[in-house]
Amino acid sequence: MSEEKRTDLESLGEFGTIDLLTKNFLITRESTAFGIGDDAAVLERNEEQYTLVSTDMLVEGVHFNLMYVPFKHLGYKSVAVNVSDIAAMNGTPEQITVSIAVSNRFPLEALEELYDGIRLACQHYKVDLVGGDTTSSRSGLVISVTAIGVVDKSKVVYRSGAGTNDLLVVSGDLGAAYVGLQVLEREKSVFQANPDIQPDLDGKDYIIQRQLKPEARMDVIAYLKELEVVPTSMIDVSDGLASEILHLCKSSKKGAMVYNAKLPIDSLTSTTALDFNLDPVTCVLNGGEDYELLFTVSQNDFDKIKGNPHMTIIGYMTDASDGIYLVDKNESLIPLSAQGWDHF
Ligand code: TPS
Repeated sequence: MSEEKRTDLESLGEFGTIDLLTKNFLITRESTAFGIGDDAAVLERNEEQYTLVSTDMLVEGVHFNLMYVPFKHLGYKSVAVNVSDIAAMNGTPEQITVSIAVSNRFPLEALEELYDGIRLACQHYKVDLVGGDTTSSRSGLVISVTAIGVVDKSKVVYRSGAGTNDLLVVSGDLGAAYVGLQVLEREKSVFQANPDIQPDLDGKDYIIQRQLKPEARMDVIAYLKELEVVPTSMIDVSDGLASEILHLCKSSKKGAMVYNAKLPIDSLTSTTALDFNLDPVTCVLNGGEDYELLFTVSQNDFDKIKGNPHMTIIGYMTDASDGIYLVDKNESLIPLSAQGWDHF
């Protein structure tokens, strides 16, 4: 690949590249209700329901380092990140297909562990494995999962539905997976030197788990259902909060005001980030792999959401012309830019 091409990919970034590659594809079938550009494709199923389809790939060296990622966790994570995309449409996952490209340097036991993790996730999320492909790889391990789900037509949530003054809400806490990755990276040399020595991960279990074994927030989808709240827009947080806020704003043609002081950050995430000389807020905005849900709800739902232990109101939507801002602890407005995870 020439130097020139690499620069092009770099300057376009992941999302510019997707736009460029797919711009000449037209939607030709009535059964395609929504194509590329949300967390999952939305397809006609019957009078009341849509089918959802989403694909996510995990690539060795990019998404995981086998030095410190157990195969079982890898299998679980490859399913969870796909289920998360179905959750982000307010849907329920039903089936997955799993394709792997694998080098024969791996013993069969390793692949069995991978599929143990996949099976655990299938049980946890109540999905069936219904197909896939297995090929050889001359370089790294690649795992590609496609998740298929279902959603009531009246309940489907896109990135594009946020209204001005809607509340911006995020589930759980953020930044932990990124800080967990820093711990694992730091201890890598220990694993490398002697795989039998247990590295110093003491007390860091929560953030390491968030990196190694993330969960799709199907529970949050259930809580919202119980509260009888249907978000006006939704996305999952895979590339970092900043990037996902920008996606919601762009798709909904809105601006946003986000309060740094409101961002939910677990205390272990904060203290460990500071140990690494990292600003916890930067880890939240740009770290990624949280797989929490970011969504907007109407102001009328304020009382239902406020004080809920599983979700936090972090700001509100504005008109597009008002811009997208963070409010820092000195009440200064900082324009929000995505420096989060970008594959190129
Ligand atoms: C070895 N990382 C990988 S992909 C991604 C992030 C934050 C964003 C989501 O990806 N290097 C190693 N392991 C990691 N976990 C990372 C980097 C971090 P996608 O957009 O493909 O869903």
